[in-house]
Amino acid sequence: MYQPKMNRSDSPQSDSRSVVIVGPGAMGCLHAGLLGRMPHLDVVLLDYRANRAELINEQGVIIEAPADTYTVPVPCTANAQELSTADLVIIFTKVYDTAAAAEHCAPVVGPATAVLTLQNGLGNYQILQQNLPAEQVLAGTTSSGATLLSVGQVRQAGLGQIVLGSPTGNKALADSTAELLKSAGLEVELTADVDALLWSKMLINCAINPLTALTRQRNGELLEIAALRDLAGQVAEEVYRVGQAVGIDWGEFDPRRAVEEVCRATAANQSSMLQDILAGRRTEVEYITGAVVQAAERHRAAAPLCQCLTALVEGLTDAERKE
Ligand code: KPL
Repeated sequence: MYQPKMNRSDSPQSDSRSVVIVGPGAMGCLHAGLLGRMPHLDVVLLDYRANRAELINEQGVIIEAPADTYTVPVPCTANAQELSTADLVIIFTKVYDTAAAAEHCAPVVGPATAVLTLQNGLGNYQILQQNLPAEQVLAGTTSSGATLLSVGQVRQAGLGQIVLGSPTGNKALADSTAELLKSAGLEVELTADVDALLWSKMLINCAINPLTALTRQRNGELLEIAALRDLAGQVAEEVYRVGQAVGIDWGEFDPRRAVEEVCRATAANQSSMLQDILAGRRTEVEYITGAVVQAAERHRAAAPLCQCLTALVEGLTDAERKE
């Protein structure tokens, strides 16, 4: 299925656009399927594991959507040298793999390529900027949810919105990237304040992910247990205060309400951290609550709840590994 150097956009007549998605996890596969269904988009998944890439290349990406299950024949490779320059690269690896992802995708990044991170955690766009042309790096969030069922196979939990922007003020690139994603039917908004956007997503991840991982509850169940709902709210307020110390402009953002809205919208989801724990994978806690603890230290603020949650999830991860 996979044809090296065969992106349709190589043809001068073609108005198709090429997208490389880095990381075949739950969100990478979901977006590869959503974008790969579109006839005007050439989508390739880039993995770092050759045997997994081969398997996805053979079987395609399988999406279990609420209405039906369908397969999208998305090419997948572990060798970016085989690919042509892309119009858009979307980074969906785990946050601790961002530097490796930047190096891995460098061969498909040309002078006009947008490189968009939609990962969880803080620090991703800065790492990409250190390794790739900084003005071509965009950052954003997605509120879609997905669960990885097996290699290349995901359950779509709900399609949300992508919000993105350019940390360097490259509005033209942010606009054209938003248009490309919208052309695939995705809901996309632009923001001028990428840091406020990433902190607001991180606040939600801080409040939901460790608590669901520790208690093994689904996102919606956090609201049903009064003590957990209150604790999630307290974590959200703590991250809000640390963000204020950092200089984040929260505008009208209401931390408790935002967390509760996401719990409701993704009620049936297992958070990505719970999925990691259940699969015995390393979690992103160090870059979620752990990043808040570090920011608090730098800005003389307090983050005892984030510190406690980070330690508990690290302990849990360690214990799971020994089992
Ligand atoms: O981003 C998420 C995650 O699980 O990492 C939330 C928003 C909590 C949805 O599950």
